[in-house]
Amino acid sequence: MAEFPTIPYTPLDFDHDGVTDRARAEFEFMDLRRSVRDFSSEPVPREAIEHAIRAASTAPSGAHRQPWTFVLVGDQDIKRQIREAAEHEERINYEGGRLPAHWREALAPLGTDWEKPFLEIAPWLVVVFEQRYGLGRNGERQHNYYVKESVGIACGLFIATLHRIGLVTLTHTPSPMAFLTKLLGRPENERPFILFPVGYPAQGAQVPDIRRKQLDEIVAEVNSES
Ligand code: IYR
Repeated sequence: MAEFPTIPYTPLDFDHDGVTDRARAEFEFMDLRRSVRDFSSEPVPREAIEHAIRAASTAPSGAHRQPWTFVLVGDQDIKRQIREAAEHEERINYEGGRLPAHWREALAPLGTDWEKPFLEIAPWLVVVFEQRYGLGRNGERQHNYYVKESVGIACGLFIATLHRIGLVTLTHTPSPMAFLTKLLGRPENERPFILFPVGYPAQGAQVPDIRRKQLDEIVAEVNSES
């Protein structure tokens, strides 16, 4: 038996003739998004980040379990502790030989290294945790479904929302990132997923001159006649 009664879906009032123009405009807008590593320390109101998190949490999720926790860090001392722990791990990756050669070679053109000053400079760090399983009222385990897909989609919406409101971010995945569970006091059912520094770009911020794959490189179509 369905637990939720149904209600009418409220469609958005868009004219159908304009769908292609809207799609093109949306692509052109999204194409301006870049992962930025040079942040300004200019403050961003907490409420703006909270609304962006609410937008992210509109993501679809397996069995509507919404298996995500967004941990907001604006405290300078905790940001510093996160930076120190992340740099400790990344130094072992980059300089201690923990990254396999093929991985180091793949990253070399992007110019990333073990130093992560953005973790202290960006006004906010948003650390997204996946809930591997849920905890019921009496602490009993509840199965979650498609956790990586669900949290991945929520992160995608978060990134798109930040772009839309004029903020920048970076999908930072310090590896291994178990230190975040401890440092941020998260329960045992949660695992760190992605760490997003969020803020305005620094004046003169630079980004790698990369190109995106063209449509014919990413689309395949199957027709019954072919
Ligand atoms: N986590 C490391 C390494 C890294 C990995 C990938 I894949 C990137 O696209 C960029 C960096 C770091 O954050 O430096």
